[in-house]
Amino acid sequence: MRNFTSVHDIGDMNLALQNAKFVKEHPYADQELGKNKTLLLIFFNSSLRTRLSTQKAGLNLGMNVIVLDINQGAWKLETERGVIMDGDKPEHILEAIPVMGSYCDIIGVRSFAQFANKADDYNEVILNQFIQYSGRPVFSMEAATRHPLQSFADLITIEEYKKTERPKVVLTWAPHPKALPQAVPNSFAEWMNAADYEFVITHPEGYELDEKFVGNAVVEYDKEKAYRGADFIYAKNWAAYQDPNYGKILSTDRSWTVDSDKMALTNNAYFMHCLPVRRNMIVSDEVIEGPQSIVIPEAANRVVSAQVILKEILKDL
Ligand code: AN0
Ligand code: CP
Repeated sequence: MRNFTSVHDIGDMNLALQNAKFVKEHPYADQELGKNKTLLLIFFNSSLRTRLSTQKAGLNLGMNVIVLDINQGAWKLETERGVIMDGDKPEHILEAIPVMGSYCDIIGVRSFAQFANKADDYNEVILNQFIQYSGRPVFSMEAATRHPLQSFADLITIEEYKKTERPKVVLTWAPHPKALPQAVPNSFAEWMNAADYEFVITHPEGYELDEKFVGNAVVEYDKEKAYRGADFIYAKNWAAYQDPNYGKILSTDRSWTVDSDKMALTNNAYFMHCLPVRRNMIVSDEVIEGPQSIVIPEAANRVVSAQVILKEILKDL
């Protein structure tokens, strides 16, 4: 594998899941693979899970790991080409990227959608610049439109907990006070479609995602109908995608909060969320603390997904 930015880079999904099983059972089997290889993790945005789990995955593979928070101690980066740099940004990303590439063998990048320009976000301008100018394999640690390490961990988790071959998985929008990107739901949808589960997306009107990611999913505006018979409820907030409301909050309706009443409509569904989660906005205390909540094993599987991907990239270095 050269770069990992979406489900399209994973190749055979069953093989990827087998690799995940192996990595989970034998986390230190490939300590030699990463010896004297340096993993550089670049964060333009905050992180707890991605930061820790990806470092852990690199360490399990014997790699050296360096983490840089661009906004804490590095120079502010100009990202537009052609601007006269007389403002507050002392360095251009077009120098910074190849310099960073010269200090490592593999680069992970976290760079969220900025909601300033939809085309820039959906063309993945920052991530693609890393791919183009770093000279190194690049993997996404959540870019503007996708969060593939999260979705792969979600898939691994569903495979571990599912009781039927083709479970009903429901992605539900839930309210949140701040505008959040569509990366997690886009990516989750893409992976669920590839896994060929019974997949339903439910959200208030106006929150329609890019149809490229929705794919074959059933979009059901009636949330009670969507919940009925679900085996997995996957909650996430996102801001509007469709024009002219791109990046805007259209609703904070707490009737969309995942609570025990709605969970009672399901087939005793498991509750999932990528975290961090705002309690009693996205999900009630009762549900997230309840026996069907699998948010902690889901987060733990982030080491597994990252390790599978790093292993595949290391093999092809
Ligand atoms: C981010 C998001 O919604 O994309 C990261 C989730 C993994 N969440 C927040 O910023 C709260
Ligand atoms: N789920 C996830 O990516 O969490 P962080 O933002 O804490 O890395």
